[in-house]
Order: sequence, then C-alpha cells, then structure tokens
Amino acid sequence: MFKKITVSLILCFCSAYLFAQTIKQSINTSWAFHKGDIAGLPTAATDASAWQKISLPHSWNTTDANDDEPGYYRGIGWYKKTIYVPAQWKYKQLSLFFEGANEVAEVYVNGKLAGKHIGGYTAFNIPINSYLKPFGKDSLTANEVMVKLDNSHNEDIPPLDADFTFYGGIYRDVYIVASNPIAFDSELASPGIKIKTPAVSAEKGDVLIEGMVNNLSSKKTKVRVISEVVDADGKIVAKLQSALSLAAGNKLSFSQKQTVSNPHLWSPDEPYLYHVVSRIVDASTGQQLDESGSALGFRWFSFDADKGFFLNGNPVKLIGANRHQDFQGMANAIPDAINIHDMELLKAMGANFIRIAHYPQDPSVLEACDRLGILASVETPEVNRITETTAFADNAKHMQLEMIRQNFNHPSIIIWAYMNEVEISPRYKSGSDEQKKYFVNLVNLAKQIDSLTRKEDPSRYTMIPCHGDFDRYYNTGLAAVPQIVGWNLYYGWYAKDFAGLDKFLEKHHQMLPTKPMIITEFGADADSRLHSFEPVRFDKTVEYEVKYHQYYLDRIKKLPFVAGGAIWNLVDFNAEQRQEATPHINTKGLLTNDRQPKESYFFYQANLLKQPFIKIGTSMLKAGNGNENNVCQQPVNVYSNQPQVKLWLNGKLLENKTVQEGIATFNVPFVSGKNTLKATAGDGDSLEDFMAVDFNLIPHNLSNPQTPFTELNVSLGDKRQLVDDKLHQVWIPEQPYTKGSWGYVGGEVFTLGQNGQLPYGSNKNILETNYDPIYQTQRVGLSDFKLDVPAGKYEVTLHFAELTTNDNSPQLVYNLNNSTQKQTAIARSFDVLINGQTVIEGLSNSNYLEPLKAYSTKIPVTVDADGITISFKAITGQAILNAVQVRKVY
Ligand code: GCB
Ligand code: CA
Repeated sequence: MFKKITVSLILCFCSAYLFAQTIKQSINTSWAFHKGDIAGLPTAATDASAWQKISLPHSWNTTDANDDEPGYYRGIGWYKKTIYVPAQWKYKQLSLFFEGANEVAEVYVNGKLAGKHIGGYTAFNIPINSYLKPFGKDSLTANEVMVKLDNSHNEDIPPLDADFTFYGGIYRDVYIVASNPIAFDSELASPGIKIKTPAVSAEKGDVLIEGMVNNLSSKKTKVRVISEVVDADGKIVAKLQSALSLAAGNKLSFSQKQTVSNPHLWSPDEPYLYHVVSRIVDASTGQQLDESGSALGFRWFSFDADKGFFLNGNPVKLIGANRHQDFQGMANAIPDAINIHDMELLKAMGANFIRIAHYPQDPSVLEACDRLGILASVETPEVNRITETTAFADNAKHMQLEMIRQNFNHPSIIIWAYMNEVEISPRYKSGSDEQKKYFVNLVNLAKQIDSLTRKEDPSRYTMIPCHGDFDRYYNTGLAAVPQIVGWNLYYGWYAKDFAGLDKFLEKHHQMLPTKPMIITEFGADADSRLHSFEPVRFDKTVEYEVKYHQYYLDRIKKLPFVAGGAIWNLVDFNAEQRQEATPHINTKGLLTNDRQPKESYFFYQANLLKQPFIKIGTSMLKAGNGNENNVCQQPVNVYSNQPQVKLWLNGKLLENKTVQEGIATFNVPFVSGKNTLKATAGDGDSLEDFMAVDFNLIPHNLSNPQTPFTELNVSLGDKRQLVDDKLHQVWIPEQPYTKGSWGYVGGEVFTLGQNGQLPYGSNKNILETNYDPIYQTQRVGLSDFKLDVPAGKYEVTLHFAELTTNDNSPQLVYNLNNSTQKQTAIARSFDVLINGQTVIEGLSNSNYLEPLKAYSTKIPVTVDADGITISFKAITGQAILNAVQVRKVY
C-alpha cells in the first residue's frame, strides 16, 4: 500500500513539472465580512445576514474614523471566502499571500488554523496544503478560507500611539500561490532571491544574486539556477549560473556573481532599469521549476555629515515628502492605482525623495519609485513610545526583518529607518529613575534593530527620525545609534519662530559633527478651503502653508550638511483624534485627501521642476468688497520657474513681474462675475496657464441699482476667507459696519486668551457640521449686524456655536508648547431681533446653544426701506454670532 502511493507520487511529480512553474493569482473578489467576533469558528451555517459582501482591499473604518463620535472600531473582524482549487494543483505547494492586513491575522482553512501573523504593514505567506480538502479528479475543489483579524490596541505590537488612524482590515491584495515542491525559498514573504550590486562605477557593475532553493519533494534532484540580467531593450547583458544537488526535503543556498560593463546608471533624472530573471531548472529534464525576478538599478550612493548626499558620485539634495496610505472615503484600503498615482504626483512635483512613513506600504509604491526615479526611505512603526517587553522587542525586530527581506531588491531604497519620535512621550515622569531606565531600554532596543539592519543589508543606511528636542535624543544616546539622524522640525508651526530652525540645524552640526542628517518632517496645516491675505501661524490657510515652505526649502537648499528634507506630508490623512479646522484630518498635505493640489504643491513644482512650469495659484471662487469703481483688488500668486511672468486679466496685460523663489504676486482688480486670468512666460509667451475666477463682488453701495446685491456670507470673528466649491459660495471675514455697506456693531473677536496659541477662534471639533472654521470663530458682545440693502425679499441665516466649554482635554502630543487649553464654560442667554422683531428668543445653553455644536436657523425677511438690522439683546452674559448669510430672493 505505502509503496504504491510513493510510486504514484513520484510519477505525478514528473508530470507536474510539465505544468507552468509558479502560479500567482489575486483572490480579492467575493469575500464576506463580519464585524465583531464570532463564538467558535464561522461556518457556512453562521447567520448569513451578519455578513456583508465585500471585495478587497477593504477596511472596516472607512466611515467611523471620520464621524463625530470619538474613537473608531478597534476590535475583531472576520473575513471568509471560498477558494476553488484545481485538480492540477494536487502536487503544488499552495499558500495564501497577504500583502498586508492590520493587525493580527489568524488564517483558517476549512476550520483549521493554518497560520498567524502579527503586524499590520508587512506581507505574509501562509502555506495551506495540510488543510485542504482532498483534491477532485478533474474538477475544482471548494475550500473555505477564514481570516480573523484584530486591530485592537496591543501593548506588544508597534505602533502603540501615533498621529494617524490604525484602520483595521485586509486592506491590501491577497493572492493564492501555487508553486512546485522545488522552488525559491520565499521565507518571510520575500521574493526568494536577493540582488546585490556590491561594486558599481561608470565602467562596471557587479551583480551578485543570492538565494535559497527548497526541495520539498521526496526526491533527490539536481537543479541549475540560471539568472539573466536584461537591459531596458530586452537584451541579456549577463547570465549567471549555479548548480545544486538537492536532497529530498532539503534546502541549499546559492550565490552567483557577474560583471556588467559600462552599466547604464539609475538616478532620479534617468531611472534606467535592468531586470533580473532567476530560474530554477531541473538539470536532467530541462524543465523550469520556479522563477523569481526583480528590477535592478545600478547606482552607488553615500551620505556625508558635512556635504550631504551623493549619488553616482554627484551631490544630490534629497527633496521630497512623506506619504501616508490614506484616501478620502477609502481609509487605507486603496487600490494599487492610487498608490502608483501618488508616486506620479510626487515625481510631477519635482521631488526625488520619499520617506515612506511611518510604516512599509504597498509593494506598488516602491515599484513606482524604482520606475520613476524616487529615492526612498522605508521604516517600521515604533512610533512615540515602546513597551519594555521581550514580546514588543521581538515584534519590532521581526517587522524590521520582514521589511528588509521583502523590499531588498528595490534600487530606489537608500535608507532603512525605524522608530519615529520615540522619545516624545516617555512612559514615566520626567527625570524619574523609571524614565532613566526606560531610555536605557529604548536605546538598547534601537541598538539591536540597528545592528540587525546593518547585518542584513550593509549597502543601505540606517536612520531614526526624532522630534525636535535635540538634547533629549543626544543625552539618552539614541541619536548616536543610527547612521543618519532624521529630525522632524516644526519651527514656525508647533514652535513659534522660524528662526529656531536655523539654530537647531547649527546645533546638530556642531554637536553631532559626524552624523549625516535629514529633515525628515516639516509641515504646516492648511484646510484647502481657507485663505488669508495676512497669513499667520495656526490659521490653517493655504497661504500660510506656502509661507512656511518658503522658509524651509530655502534652508534645505542652502545648507550643505542638510542632506535633504521630506515634507510632512504629500497628502492630507486621517488622524482620528485630531480636531481643528477639519476634524480627524491632518491637513499638512500638499494635496488634499482626494488629491487636489494646494498652492504649496505648485510652490514646489516652481522650485524643483526642470522643465518650464507656470501655474496660477488662486482658487476659482472669490469674494470681496467693491470700491467706488466696483472693482476689488486681491493678490494672486503665479508659480513659475521662469525669470519673468506676465498676468493678463480679461485679455489685458496687468503686469510683467520678476519671479522670486518661484512666486510672482500680482494685485488683480477683479470685477463682478467672470474674470479670465492668463499667466504667460517664456519666448513669445509660449508658456501659459488660464483660470476663470467667479467673483462675488459685494457692491460698494449696497442699494445702488446699477450693482445689485445678491448674497453675503460672513464668518464673524474671522480674518480668513472660506471658499466652498461644492456650494459655490465664499465666506468672507467680518468688518465693522459703515453707512451704505455692511458689518457688525460692537463686540470683540473670540479668542482663547493667554492659554490659546490660536490667533482667534477655537480649534475644537464643532459637531454636526463640516464647516467647522465658520463656527470656530465668533464675535462676542456685538449689538448689531447691519446691511444697508434695498427693499425686497431676503433670507437671513444665522449660525451659532458655543465655544466656551469646561473641556480641558489635552491637545495633541505633537503640540509640545501647550498641552492643555484651560477653558471654562460661560453661561449666556440672548434674544435676536431682525428690524425690531424678535426672531430668536432666549437662545441659551439650556436650549439650542450647546457647547461645540453647530446651530443655525434661516429666517425670511421682508425689507421696506431701512435695510436689515440684526440686533442681539443679552439677557445673561454676552450675545454671540459665529456667522451670517444674507441672500436676496427678489
Ligand atoms: C510629527 C509626527 C507625525 C505627525 C506630525 C504632525 O512629528 O511624526 O506623525 O503627523 O508630527 O502633523 O503633527
Ligand atoms: Ca497592492
């Protein structure tokens, strides 16, 4: 009996070789998802109504990380799917390959646990042969795959705490892989071969290919590993061979080396790629058994503590951005196309660098970097703090190893990083013995990760990105551990003065004279809707973001010892616990969460791109007060890398201006309605950009029949404009009332006073609205709001939100200067009258005016002769008004 089986097994192995080598196919469709745990294992009989039909990539936090309820679901989710396995795969090694699932995954096949993986940002491979049902003769056999996934907080798994949302789900592709019993050993979900270029120059490039071949068959087999290096035209430029004699159930390593002469070098300017195909071939039959491949780029690089970064012998300033895997409405479950497009957007900005932070991302990201010529740093997510347990250390080290093995072959990678700002929130009281011990343990873990990384890959550099507390990282010794120190610097944002940046950089250079450094983060929040003509820190305007980046780019370019800078962030991303102008979103992106560019993106294009560039940087909707001639002068930035640009308004040349640092600012006299802007530069004005601006001009004299009044949207207590493309409306800042025009009478701007860092308003989430900035600012104690509009039918909408609360909840940890904003709720009650008639009675905290909640009401008003006067009569405390809209009906 036993003998018979062996014979037929061997026979079948032979015939199996006739089939194609490794087969890999995605299994993203037809999954079912169950939120929450299930008692026992789910079976076909498990209540079907509790399962949702979904396809991958999938996250269960697409909506709850954005709503007004604090927190988001962190717990267990189940996935299930039927896979149909063909009879021909009987003698294949089958496995399920997950590109990533957050964060602890248990994979069951036909009710049995087949494997488990810890960590949400690296790939894993689960062999499933032993759990499959008996194969059909010629047919497909149905097998049930189930995945129990858990994104609950776990003190032993990085990341523990960070300024991004730990979305749960199988949010990357899943594949089924069928390989021969003799195949490359793709341990830790690696490609099974390591491609190294130990020596590269313009004259020659050494290629060293290493790997392991696994013989899971019961037969001793002689194989050859044949690798070809193919250039971009498909020409084989090197052939490498090894012969292996594999005992049954054994694995053997191989190492093969060849030299390519005059290699075409890889660089951001010319990302020339070769590729490698390595094949395992049965030495006696000539059958191909397995294949693995990777892109290959010939380049060499180094970091110098004084002179920065060098690529292929030339100095290159690394300028680029960080990037989170996050897209509006999709959470982190983003298809490859978005991953790829983001890299294209980064390249189109003129960047040559990406810090893939704070965790390894989809394989399509690094593939795009190789292709497009973007140098990359990748890191594991030990963010903000660690846990001093062996389990945490083991998980951190394992992730580091997975990251390196899985991504090793990408020519774009120059840095393996780990730990982000890991000394920002130490677990223990400052100066205590526990804290001292904690730092010793932390540095010890860093040393282990660092030496593991250097051992795995001596060809790249190690880096730790630190927050801007130089002394802390210096004194604990953490800054001495990696080969490069990254600094996340927010002078001009969390820290008040831009000048602090210069001092900080100088200090690094003096105190750590042998450590190369990169500014691994710098950025300022900008709500893409908010604009200001006098931008200031924390106003969240697009204009302040530009101002901030002007300062940083200048320093990064100027200082040779600064090897580079990575903007925080390429894209706006979800950070559930954030409040501010756009609750739950960190808006330091150059692109919005659905990838619309803000002006800072154009600023970088103008400064980094080599090909001629011009872009008008204003929004397509504007509003403002007309002067006596019914025009409204407003500044417009044109971004260009040309020395001079011209701006034209409705076909007429306004001015020819010199461009400075990529920007020329024009004062444009807008008229009511459509305004066509044209910017030109270059020979014969060949470079051009157009923009049609729809201008809501508020007439100088509201009752002049020549310039009829249509609508006014005012944010009280505010100095910004809010442009609302969806509703085609612009909110303008308040102004005091003057005869013939509009404005408030009396009162003052709401501020948080001494405790607040904000120029005005609050930065708390206002519930039940997406127009938080409108409600976050307020005029307090005003007596009236008046408009001298002509007789007619109007609609007045009043907006209120109580901004004082007893909420002393701490601000974000990143906001180092101000951990709490002390506030006390103020009691108030007031009436609102329009033209003498009471329209709101006793508005107070005990009725509609709840703290941090939007309340608005729309009131039709018939005006006879004297315009509109909205009066505020305080009963208790002071009256308030957050915003007002007046629209003429007829
Ligand atoms: C940082 C963190 C990053 C935050 C950023 C910010 O220093 O490394 O995760 O998102 O600051 O915007 O506060
Ligand atoms: Ca993918």
